[in-house]
Amino acid sequence: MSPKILIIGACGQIGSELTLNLREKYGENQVIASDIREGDETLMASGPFEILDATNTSALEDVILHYDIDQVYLMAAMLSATAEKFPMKGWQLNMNTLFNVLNLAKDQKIKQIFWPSSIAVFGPSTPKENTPQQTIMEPSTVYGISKQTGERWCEYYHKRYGVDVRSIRYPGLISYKTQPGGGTTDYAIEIFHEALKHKKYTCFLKENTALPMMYMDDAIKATIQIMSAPIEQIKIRSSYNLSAISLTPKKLSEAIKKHLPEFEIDYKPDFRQAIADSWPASIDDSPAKQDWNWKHQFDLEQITEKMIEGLTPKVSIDYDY
Ligand code: AKB
Repeated sequence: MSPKILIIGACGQIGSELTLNLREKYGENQVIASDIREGDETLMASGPFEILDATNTSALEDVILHYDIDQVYLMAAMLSATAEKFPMKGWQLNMNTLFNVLNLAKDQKIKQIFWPSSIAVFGPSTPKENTPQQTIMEPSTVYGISKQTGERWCEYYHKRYGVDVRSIRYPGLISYKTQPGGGTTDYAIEIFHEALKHKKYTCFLKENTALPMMYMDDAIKATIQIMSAPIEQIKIRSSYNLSAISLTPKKLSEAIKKHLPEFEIDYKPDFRQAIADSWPASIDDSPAKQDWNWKHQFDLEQITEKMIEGLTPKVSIDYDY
């Protein structure tokens, strides 16, 4: 039988695409979308929706009991750049929501949790290239500290209380359907919007800043795949490394220029440069490959094509107003 699913943060960059994908897989009424605000028309028209602040323990429990939820995907978080501006708010949002769902699973009110971690768990002392699953982890951002701490708690709840929590360390995610908000890897999306609108982009990272990146379809595929995998295949209960491509602003701008030859880029690094400098350039995801057969599909050329194809109609609509 299909699980009854609650998505927290369903209107965000990952949440909105995940909701639509899970509704296609399991049926629209099996997937309850929730967020602190309403999402776009497509999301709102696609199935049941609840306004929900997941830091509110009793409001969250009410929704879970009301819909008889089996699985929670906790996609609400404050990302790296915003959390540097509001450290305590970022910490509280990222940790309190996680404790709320972990405790509901411990009390057997839900059966399974997906919780996203990030490459931000790594820090300046981590090996930069082909960063292994297990290595030195001294994150230097509030967001990274919250994700690293969250990983420890996920593993603890699994070992101590048998909670079936599964997690992925997402790289930067590139998508055109919903805008990202407050991340350091957001440049890789902004660049496409600006290239199509103004043929010019000023990047907030230096040209040779390499970061791990992935197309959203691959991230959604990985998320659904890890949640559907037989329980014995999930051997890591902190979070799995996940990798697709390693990208610099320069490489990305060159790929865009092949489609839009007039496109120009210049560089004005800001506070996000230090965040990017503290993260890996590329990731080794062999445990995810071995344990649950992970494999990415989209390379830089394919991502560039998809982004330009997907954003072109949106940009011309913007011009009509
Ligand atoms: C961010 O840039 O903060 C996120 C992430 C890498 O987790 N996209």
